Amino acid sequence: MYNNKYVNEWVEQMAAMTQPDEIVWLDGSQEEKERLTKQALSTGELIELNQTELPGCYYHKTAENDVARVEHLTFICTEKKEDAGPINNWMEKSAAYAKLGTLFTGSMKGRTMYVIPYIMGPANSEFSKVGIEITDSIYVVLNMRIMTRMGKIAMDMLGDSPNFIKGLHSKGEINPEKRYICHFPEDNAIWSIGSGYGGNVLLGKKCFALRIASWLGRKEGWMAEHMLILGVQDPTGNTQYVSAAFPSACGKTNLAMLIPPKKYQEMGYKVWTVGDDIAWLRIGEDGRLWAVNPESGFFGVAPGTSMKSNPNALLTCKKNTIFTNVAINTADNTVWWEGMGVPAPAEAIDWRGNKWTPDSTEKAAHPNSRFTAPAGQCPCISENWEDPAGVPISAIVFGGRRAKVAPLVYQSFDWEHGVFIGSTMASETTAAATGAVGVVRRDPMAMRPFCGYNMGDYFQHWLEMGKKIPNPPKIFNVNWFRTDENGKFIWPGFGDNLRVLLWILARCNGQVDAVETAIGYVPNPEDIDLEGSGIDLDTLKGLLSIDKDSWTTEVADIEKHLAQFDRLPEEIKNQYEALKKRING
Ligand code: GTP
Ligand code: SPV
Ligand code: MN
Repeated sequence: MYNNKYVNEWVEQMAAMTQPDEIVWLDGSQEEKERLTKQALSTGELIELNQTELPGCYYHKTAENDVARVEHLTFICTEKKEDAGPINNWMEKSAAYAKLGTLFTGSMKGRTMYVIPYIMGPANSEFSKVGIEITDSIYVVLNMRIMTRMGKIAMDMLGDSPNFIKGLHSKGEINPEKRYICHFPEDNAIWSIGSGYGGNVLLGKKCFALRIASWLGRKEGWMAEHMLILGVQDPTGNTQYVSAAFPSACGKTNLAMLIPPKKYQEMGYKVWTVGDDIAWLRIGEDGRLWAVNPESGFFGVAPGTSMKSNPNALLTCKKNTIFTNVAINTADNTVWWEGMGVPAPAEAIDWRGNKWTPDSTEKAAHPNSRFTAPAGQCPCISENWEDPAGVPISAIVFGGRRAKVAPLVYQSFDWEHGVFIGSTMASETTAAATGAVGVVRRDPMAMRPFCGYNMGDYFQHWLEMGKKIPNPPKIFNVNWFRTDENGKFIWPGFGDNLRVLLWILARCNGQVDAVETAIGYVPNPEDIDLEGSGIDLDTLKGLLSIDKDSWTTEVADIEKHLAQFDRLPEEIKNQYEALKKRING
């Protein structure tokens, strides 16, 4: 027990409800990690991997019914429905406490309750906030240890303050019928029951650092966004920072860890990772927008991660990593997944725990299988990634998966137009959430599943921030995912995305002209360097083209999308009208 009376009282109340056999308070020490790891190994919650090849690495398999975020079971619980808005699932606050209270009652009988104090953000930064997560899962504890700064350090920061986010998690029965992820932004509280998977249970991540934090950000005048943060260092040694919001499994981790094409490496370009999933942004004293990564680890998508696509991610998870729902190579007890870039093992244990061979028709790793790895192990981690002041952002980039319609890159006319572009973003759905994959859906600022309040108010907050930032970042949109008539990606993507980032930064620095089109500023094709990219100028022209017919359809779809918002800001309506006029004449 620590000596913060607010924490102690709350833990006591939660223990009275959940009735654990014992309560363990975590301090974040190495000894504690070893003890809990041993215990998890003894119950089979963790499986030890090959400690020569993968030192400090362990494997965990979640239940088959519990492998992704569950948006339909995720709720914002406020007094009034309009505060949750038209996009979020809503439950009335006291009804939610009552409903989940029943499920939590006695849910930890026969189990240990772990109390995890943690900080989101670097210790002692103005950006940072403390959370306490109560959980009955060692897997959650060991993941939170990687993803956050946890233990005594957090209690030292909290002191005797009542100011912490109260997170309660129990695996319950791991039954989708009794699974709820509920957020109480009015009470700084999160209750999650019935799941053992990532975003549903690592409460510091999406639940706190996005849903609750977005609410706090609006109240306190800052922003919590589903964004990576990276630095591009030019040959003179100058580094400029970019943050980018793409929906889940649309390339944030990959872009954050980008390796420049050979030519650019030789010229002296470097890309540094600050964060791969979440950014907290504040206006700095110098009038620019500054960002920190509130997390201290990566919970990255495994399939598709190879030495070719993302060597930095693969190298980051060579040690001290927890792998969830990938496949285990039976021959040497290492991990494998589709798209790892090495031949499939002759025999493996698949994510369901069954024997798998290359002849199997099922996937060996779940498409949303993940690695949890310490950010500090990333070969390209920025020297400023834990800077309490954050890093100054030159450009904000929105993007998603669009097989057609959206060009490779374009720039908004100004902040307000940029907010409009973000508010109408669309992407094809992925395996990161349960439900159909590959369906186009509008996902404003990649925050549709993560905004903790009324999305109309959220757009308004973006507009207000724009007015308050004396020197705001420029706003862009990218699409790495246009396909040809055979359904193949046209743009090489990955490292070659640097070519687009350099155009973006050249625009920020006023070093390059652009073509003004109906949707925004598009590059002159000659201004994106293609040497060594494997594609020619004509292909690039195709990627930058804006097809009038598809944009006419797009505009009609945007109109339907915007019609859902009862609190749609006037500025967004006007931006829509202006776009419609520019497209349809
Ligand atoms: P979350 O952790 O769910 O928020 O996902 P994320 O946005 O970090 O996505 P991630 O970088 O893990 O990428 C997900 C998938 O997109 C992987 O299968 C990648 O191989 C693929 N991908 C990433 N970047 C590119 C790209 O530039 N081009 C193409 N074609 N695929 C990409
Ligand atoms: C996402 O789905 O956007 C993730 C993974 O980053 S999770 O933590 O499950 O939300
Ligand atoms: Mn994410």
